[in-house]
Amino acid sequence: MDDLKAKYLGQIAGAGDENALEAIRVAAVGKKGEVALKMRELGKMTPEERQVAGPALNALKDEINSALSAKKAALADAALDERLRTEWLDVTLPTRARRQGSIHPVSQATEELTAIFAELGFSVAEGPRIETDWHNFDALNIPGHHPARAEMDTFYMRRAEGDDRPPHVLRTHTSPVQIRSMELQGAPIRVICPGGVYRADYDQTHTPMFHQVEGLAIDKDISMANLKWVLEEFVKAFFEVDDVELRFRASHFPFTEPSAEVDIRCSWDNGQLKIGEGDDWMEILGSGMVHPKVIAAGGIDPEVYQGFAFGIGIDRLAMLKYGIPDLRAFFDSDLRWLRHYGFAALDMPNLHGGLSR
Ligand code: 2U9
Repeated sequence: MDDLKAKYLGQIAGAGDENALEAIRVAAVGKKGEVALKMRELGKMTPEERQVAGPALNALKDEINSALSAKKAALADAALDERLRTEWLDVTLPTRARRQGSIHPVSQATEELTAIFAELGFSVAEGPRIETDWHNFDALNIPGHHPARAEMDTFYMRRAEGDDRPPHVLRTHTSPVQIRSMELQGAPIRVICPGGVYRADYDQTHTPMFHQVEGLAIDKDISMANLKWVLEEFVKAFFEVDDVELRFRASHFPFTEPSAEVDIRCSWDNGQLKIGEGDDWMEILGSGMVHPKVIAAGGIDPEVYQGFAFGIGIDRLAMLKYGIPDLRAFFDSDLRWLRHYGFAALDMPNLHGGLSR
């Protein structure tokens, strides 16, 4: 029995894998294994012999079984250690191969024009895209019956059943931000308000969401001359030309009086736009002296203060400056378009570095 024990414990200790271990188990303690064969011999023994050999055989069987389990667990541990050593994974790595994003042309244009107006003394104000109809319309001298309300193709928010207050609107321009700035800050004030605006309109040149930057300067001695100089400085810096000629055409907006639409001198030579030279004119913005009613709506005394305001479409500015042909592609989220027309991140525009390096 000692020989059997030494033989099988030795084999178990030397087993290299689970298959080898199973073969040892069958040979040692299986139904037809050596221990079972020995057990069969118990019947031929005298009762005295059996009393010694029986328990000894059982003990041997138990010992071999525990050695088998211990070795099985040790082999499983070793196998797991080996897998952990070879199949490791750095879970801090990104799940996809890293791909550089890009700055959208609208964001780039917004950064550029913000840098220019900052140099001219304008701070940036932002406001909610869901507006009260007072801030979006009434305060801007567009009362309920005004045809401009119908023309604006406004998106209205639904009020709760039984709530008769006027509905909120998706702002149709960023002008309500200037109203809010006047309410908060009072006069004097110089702000620009860039951001997304909404109108229910969709064709070649209109998308239901687009971007504007509006400017407002209010003080005690502001005139159209200041407006003209600011706009000239802006256009020169934005289009990176030494000289531009602006043409002010009389126009009408409810929130400015007098009002002017502004064109820049340009040329279109075989599809190539040149700003500042040539015999063509291109409209780029609207402007005027802020209507006294609008100044009063902002909580400022129109008898003491006056000022100018202007509004520019950022998307169109970006199309003109970067040579992008189709407005609708701006908001398609097409990765190929974004990679083609997008700008490098961290290349923040400023006037000292040159806007578009
Ligand atoms: C306040 C007072 C006056 C903002 C102005 C325009 C003229 C204008 C258009 C340009 C292209 C809109 O994006 S566009 O279609 N804007 O023509 N905007 S004056 O006047 C204001 C704004 C706020 C308190």
